[in-house]
Amino acid sequence: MRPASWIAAAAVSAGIAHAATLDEVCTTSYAQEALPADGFYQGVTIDPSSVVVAPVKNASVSDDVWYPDSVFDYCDITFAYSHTARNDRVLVRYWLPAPNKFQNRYLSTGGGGYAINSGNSSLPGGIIYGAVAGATDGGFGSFDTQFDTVWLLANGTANWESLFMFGYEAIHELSVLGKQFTKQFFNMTENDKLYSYYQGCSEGGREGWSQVQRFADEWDGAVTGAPAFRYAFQQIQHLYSNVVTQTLGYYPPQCELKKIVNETIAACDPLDGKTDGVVARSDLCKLHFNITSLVGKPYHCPASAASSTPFPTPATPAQNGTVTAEGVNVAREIIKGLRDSKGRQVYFSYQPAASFSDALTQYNSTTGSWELYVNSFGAGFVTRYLELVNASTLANLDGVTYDTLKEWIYESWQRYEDTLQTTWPDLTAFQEAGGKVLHLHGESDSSIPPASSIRYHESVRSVMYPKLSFNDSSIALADWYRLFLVPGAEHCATNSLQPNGPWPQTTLQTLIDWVEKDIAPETLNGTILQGEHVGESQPICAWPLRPYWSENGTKMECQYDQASIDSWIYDLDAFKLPVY
Ligand SMILES: *[C@@H]1O[C@H](CO)[C@@H](O)[C@H](O)[C@H]1NC(C)=O
Ligand SMILES: *[C@@H]1O[C@H](CO)[C@@H](O)[C@H](O)[C@H]1NC(C)=O
Ligand SMILES: *[C@@H]1O[C@H](CO)[C@@H](O)[C@H](O)[C@H]1NC(C)=O
Ligand SMILES: *[C@@H]1O[C@H](CO)[C@@H](O)[C@H](O)[C@H]1NC(C)=O
Ligand SMILES: *[C@@H]1O[C@H](CO)[C@@H](O)[C@H](O)[C@H]1NC(C)=O
Ligand SMILES: *[C@@H]1O[C@H](CO)[C@@H](O)[C@H](O)[C@H]1NC(C)=O
Ligand SMILES: *[C@@H]1O[C@H](CO)[C@@H](O)[C@H](O)[C@H]1NC(C)=O
Ligand SMILES: *[C@@H]1O[C@H](CO)[C@@H](O)[C@H](O)[C@H]1NC(C)=O
Ligand SMILES: *[C@@H]1O[C@H](CO)[C@@H](O)[C@H](O)[C@H]1NC(C)=O
Ligand SMILES: *[C@@H]1O[C@H](CO)[C@@H](O)[C@H](O)[C@H]1NC(C)=O
Ligand SMILES: *[C@@H]1O[C@H](CO)[C@@H](O)[C@H](O)[C@H]1NC(C)=O
Ligand SMILES: *[C@@H]1O[C@H](CO)[C@@H](O)[C@H](O)[C@H]1NC(C)=O
Ligand SMILES: [Ca+2]
Repeated sequence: MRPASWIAAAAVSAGIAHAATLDEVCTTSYAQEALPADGFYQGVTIDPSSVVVAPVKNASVSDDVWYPDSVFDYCDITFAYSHTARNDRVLVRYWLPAPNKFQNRYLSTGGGGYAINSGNSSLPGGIIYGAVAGATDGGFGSFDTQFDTVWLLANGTANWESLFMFGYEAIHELSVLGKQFTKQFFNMTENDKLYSYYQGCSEGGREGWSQVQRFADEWDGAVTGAPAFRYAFQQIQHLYSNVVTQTLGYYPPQCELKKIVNETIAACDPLDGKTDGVVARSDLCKLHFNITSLVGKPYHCPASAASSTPFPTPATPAQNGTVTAEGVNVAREIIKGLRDSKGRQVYFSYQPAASFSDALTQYNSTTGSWELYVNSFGAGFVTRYLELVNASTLANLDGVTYDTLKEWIYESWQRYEDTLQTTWPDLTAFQEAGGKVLHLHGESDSSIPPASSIRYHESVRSVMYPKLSFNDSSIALADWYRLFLVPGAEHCATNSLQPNGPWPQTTLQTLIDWVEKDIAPETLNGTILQGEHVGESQPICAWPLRPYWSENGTKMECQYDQASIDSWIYDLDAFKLPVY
């Protein structure tokens, strides 16, 4: 709750005292006055002449999954700082609400892929809750410049400073500078509490965890979505589907795997108690659905053009055929996850009902057959981050086996353990500082397996509460860290293949209520955001409870199901070290 002193002060400034307008304070000179003083952060020097300020009125945002539609005014402020003796320049951007809308809150935001920010798209998520919202360029050259383009100085020569900035340093500086700037901008006193938050997904989810694991006092709470952490495993895992097709010697037409996904959704949809096109229980699907039953199903897809986003995909011809035993084998192997040549589990994969995004093949019109198409997320990681050569993908996967993938994982795990791996499981300092985390992950994510989030949650649970039983430690952990799997949802997004699934659009509000009013969320506020049921409310269960629609699909419950829980947990026995 807000301190009473703040409420009194607000009443005064709104009434008797002069209430500043956005235009009065959204000026270069006012912003320069509010900059953190020299020496405030050791090793960082802000350049006051770099301050650029612009008031923006009636900005409107809509259709974003991280906040509701809204119209608002804000002050856009950017400035630059440098690190002593490093000869660099880091740009930060803060959006500040109008003084009468400011609610003593600050929000840091992150990026996706190799971007450390999300352009401006995450910033409204703070403004609409009365928070100053910040983003950084990481020192990479501009807000549009991604880390991977500055990481190599030459073949064989890495820019290690940029790695540490991307790994965790830049977001930390963004928060520390942003909080002080906010306090001074809004005339807050030492005694006024500034609530500090984070919201990000994918790489942004990893960035969130990078801070929670290291800087106990940085935020009061964080929303971390589908984090791209356990980085070595996560990036190499993008090549696993390709290596499955190569190893089995069968390159499925894209349409065949799409058909397998559609049929899996149809078959597993009712297992959650409600036939609504959503596989809310991919665990039951994994346990009970026999994918071999799909052999012989006819499929058809029209021709499609090549596309360049989010990464290059080749054009496809019209495809007619029937699901083959080979295609089903590819799908089954992918879902089982990577094992080495001795059969030991190296990593896990996507849930059944998720799209096979990593398994794209390409059509060769000369030979009339389907061929390997190398996944550039995985391959670009191998070239730039393992081989240290400036190439965005590998020409082929000749000689690459499951054991090669395991070796690549181990090598990148060691190399990036202290920067990108981001699975430090001891969060004692954060917990003791009173921090809260809401962690969410789409259950049909086709880019980062939701089992990855469960594994980290379980690592934190067992490291933090080694003497408690599963139930008791789960309850203890839920005092300050809760994980939610979003039924049917894709990677940081709703899923067009399961449109009736819910999405928690107001999670930051839920976090604010937990931090400021001590209202702990039993469920997340899920709402259907597309299709014929748009607007319907559907609560999202907290792990380890799982959703089930009882009373013939009319009543949603969060239930305890040991077999389902167990299906999410893997013994990664290919490694001697624990994999958090
Ligand atoms: C913002 O929108 C409101 C309502 O539509 C309008 O009255 C106001 O003039 C607009 N302000 C600016 C600066 O455009
Ligand atoms: C972000 O918003 C500011 C105004 O607030 C604008 O000047 C800038 O161009 C925007 N950046 C992008 C990438 O849209
Ligand atoms: C890497 O390759 C890109 C595209 O070919 C080029 O623009 C860039 O300058 C290269 N960077 C280095 C460090 O060689
Ligand atoms: C902060 O205080 C100064 C001096 O009283 C005043 O001019 C300014 O408008 C105040 N800022 C805000 C955001 O209220
Ligand atoms: C899969 O289902 C979607 C609708 O959910 C449809 O648009 C698509 O054509 C289907 N694909 C195949 C291969 O049947
Ligand atoms: C799976 O389905 C196939 C074909 O329908 C059948 O031959 C096989 O016995 C089934 N496997 C199991 C474990 O039920
Ligand atoms: C593929 O199947 C569809 C529908 O079954 C049919 O309309 C189309 O003519 C077929 N195309 C080819 C190339 O066989
Ligand atoms: C298609 O196959 C031919 C014959 O094997 C080969 O020479 C060519 O490189 C292939 N094209 C592509 C785009 O891979
Ligand atoms: C760096 O390595 C890439 C990939 O092997 C190669 O294409 C490129 O020519 C090399 N650049 C230089 C400057 O040697
Ligand atoms: C753990 O709690 C669940 C209810 O949430 C209960 O069904 C289950 O029996 C408990 N397990 C043990 C070992 O106590
Ligand atoms: C739940 O989310 C919906 C959709 O964003 C929103 O309209 C509603 O106000 C939220 N409810 C609560 C209690 O926050
Ligand atoms: C259960 O729901 C389905 C679909 O809504 C309906 O067709 C069926 O009659 C219901 N069964 C019972 C026993 O109510
Ligand atoms: Ca369902």
